[in-house]
Amino acid sequence: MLTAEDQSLIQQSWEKLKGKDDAGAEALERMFMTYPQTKTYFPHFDIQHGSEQVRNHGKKVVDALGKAIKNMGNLSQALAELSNLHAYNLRVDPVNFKLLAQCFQVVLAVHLGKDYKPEVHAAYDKLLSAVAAVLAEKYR
Ligand code: HEG
Repeated sequence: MLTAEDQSLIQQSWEKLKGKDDAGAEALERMFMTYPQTKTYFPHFDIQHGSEQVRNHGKKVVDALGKAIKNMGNLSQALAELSNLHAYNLRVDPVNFKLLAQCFQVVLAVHLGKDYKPEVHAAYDKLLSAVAAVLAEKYR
């Protein structure tokens, strides 16, 4: 459960985050390198460093997170379409959501530096867990 304090820490730091367009691609690149099994979902992608496809996909992921951040009170509704897509079409094993979340946290830590205080980290952990839960909730 995201408290009002968590939500405000997330909103403030999200505004401070520069280069959001690249943040998504960086998180994906980290995921592909650190957890190579995740590459199996992207056989149709060029996943080399600097790939335009990864950059574009990264932007989509970051936009979806931005939408989640605008709708923290009602994530299920805000991400309903994405949830259907991942469950029924893409069939991404939900364990992978945690892996991407972990890589995204590393990107936040690198980019926010000292602003990525433990309480900010904890707030994002809750947010990304909640997003992962919504993306996994149709798998039944
Ligand atoms: Mg998913 C498509 C968001 C985790 C594999 N993902 C998408 C799209 C978005 C998105 C916005 C584009 C949807 C569209 O075109 O309408 N993904 C998203 C979020 C998260 C996530 C927010 C978790 C935080 N995705 C995720 C993970 C995998 C994965 C962990 C696999 C390891 N996503 C995946 C694939 C596609 C999308 C294979 C289709 C890519 C394409 O063909 O363009």
